[in-house]
Amino acid sequence: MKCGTVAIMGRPNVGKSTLLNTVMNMKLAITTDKAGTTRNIIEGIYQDKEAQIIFIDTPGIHKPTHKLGNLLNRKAYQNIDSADIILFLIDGEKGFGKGDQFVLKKIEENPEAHLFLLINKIDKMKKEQLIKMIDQVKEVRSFDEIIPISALKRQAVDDLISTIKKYLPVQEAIFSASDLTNVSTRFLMAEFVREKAMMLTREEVPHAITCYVENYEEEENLVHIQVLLVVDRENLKKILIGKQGAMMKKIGTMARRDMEDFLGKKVFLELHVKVMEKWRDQEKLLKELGFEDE
Ligand SMILES: Nc1nc2c(ncn2[C@@H]2O[C@H](COP(=O)(O)OP(=O)(O)O)[C@@H](O)[C@H]2O)c(=O)[nH]1
Ligand SMILES: [Mg+2]
Repeated sequence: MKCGTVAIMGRPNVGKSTLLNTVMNMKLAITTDKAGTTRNIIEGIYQDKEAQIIFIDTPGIHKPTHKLGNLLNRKAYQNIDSADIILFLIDGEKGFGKGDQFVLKKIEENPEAHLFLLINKIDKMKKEQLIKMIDQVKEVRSFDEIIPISALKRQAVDDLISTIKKYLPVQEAIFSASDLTNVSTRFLMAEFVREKAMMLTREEVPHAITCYVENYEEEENLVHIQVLLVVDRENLKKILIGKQGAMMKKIGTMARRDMEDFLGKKVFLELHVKVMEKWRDQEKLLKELGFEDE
């Protein structure tokens, strides 16, 4: 069968995680309209009769300002080496900018991978704009394929999968048929909470939040889940809790819905907020919170 690895790369916010979720038909990676949402390497294993494709979602590549940023960039780069195909995503509406150029330079460090340019968010573009865009990117360099898509609206995503298959080597399946992802259920539950907390807060708050599952107990028809939200300052804790706990309640209600969808069970969700100063710069703490530096 056709089998191989496809790395999804691009600057923050171009739609990498959205594409992974669309391809997998399930929510494995959280997505927000804020840059720097993805903090781990998330793999989704797509399978059909003809192929097994390992899609790797990466944190967006950017100029790091703290230790977490550094770690994320390193993780993103590691993927370049092992990929058969690199999907280089750009935001079609915003055009090809300096940030994209920066990512492309990094991608070019693996000259062996096939390189597709994906112009994403075409649902927000006019036809003339797209035609102009394609002409513009052809000037940048040659790509194995240039494919306009909408990850969000699932436009041309099936064509993308067919095209990927053409480029993959014929080999034995790498994973067993039941493997879907490298992401653990516990991790995903914490991510659902982080997504809502990021979505519902503004400015400095979204990036200062990290979440992890403190307790996870499965009963017959119910799962008890306890998630800790960590921020680095007292005032951010206040924002997260909100007036008379209103913000916590909102985050909890929305996250619980995603959890119940994913698990197919009722969820009893308990949230706590804690202040840990400068968590993003403390290596030991980063490890404790699951940001392993392999
Ligand atoms: N209109 C539109 N929005 C999109 C599309 N793909 C992603 N988005 C939005 O762009 C934002 C960033 O997406 P995300 O997947 O988190 O980007 P990432 O940082 O590259 O992983 C989110 O608000 C998405 O809903 C698309 O095809 N069309
Ligand atoms: Mg992402």
